[in-house]
Amino acid sequence: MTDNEKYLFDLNGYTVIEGMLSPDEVAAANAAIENHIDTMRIRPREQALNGESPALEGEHGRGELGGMLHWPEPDCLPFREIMAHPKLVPYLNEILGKGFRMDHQMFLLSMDKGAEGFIFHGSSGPGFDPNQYYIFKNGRFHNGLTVVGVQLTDVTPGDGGLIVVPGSHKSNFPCPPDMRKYLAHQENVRQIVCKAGDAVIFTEAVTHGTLPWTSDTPRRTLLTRYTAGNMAYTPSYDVPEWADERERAVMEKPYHTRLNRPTLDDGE
Ligand SMILES: O=C(O)CCC(=O)C(=O)O
Repeated sequence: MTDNEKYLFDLNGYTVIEGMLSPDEVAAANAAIENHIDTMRIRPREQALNGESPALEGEHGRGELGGMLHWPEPDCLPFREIMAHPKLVPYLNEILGKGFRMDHQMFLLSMDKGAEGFIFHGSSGPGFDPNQYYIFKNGRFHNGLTVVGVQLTDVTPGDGGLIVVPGSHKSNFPCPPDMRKYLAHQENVRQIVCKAGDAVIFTEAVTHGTLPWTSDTPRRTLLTRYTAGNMAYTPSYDVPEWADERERAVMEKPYHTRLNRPTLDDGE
């Protein structure tokens, strides 16, 4: 992670790794998704995410597709590579510390034109949330749950999709309710524009959410949430038999790095 990227992550609560995946890696992931597209779940109306905000309302729910890490070979392979991608590891080593782990299993967030948004959420005060926090101390980042969104399609200005309120991870006040609904102070809300293959990393402490999708090209984002090695937000899971050394390092149960926890080095 360069000094500029560290500055911007500290300033904004997120950073973008441009071109993390090559066009071939993007194509392989998209092709594998096509093979399993019939298992995609469209979020039903009773589980709407727009928080009753008319500005975030859609004609239908977002699509969610999970389980890709466990698909039969070769379809699982692009996703197992992404989980501990060599270009991602140095960022997570810096943001979460060595020994970081995958907390929530990877899933695909898919949005067709008209898909609803998600009310802005995240933890950034006034109280301390022991699962979702941002601290910078002694020259190091300390983050609770941290999200990596790998884009498998382009996101252009005005399309909708992921937004953050830059800097809100350091806020001492709760986000005003009408701002969380995208009904006020919209000039402080930043839509994250990306190319297919880019990865957005943001701390769950930054206020973030989703704008309804307006583009004819569907959105496809692979979402994975990581924590520091000693932490768990969701119940931990057993390391699957198929995991190689590299995969095992990010699927290990939560415990201290001092106890021979497998870790990944930058450039590994
Ligand atoms: O649209 C996004 O990328 C954000 C989604 C999100 O915050 C969530 O699913 O919890």
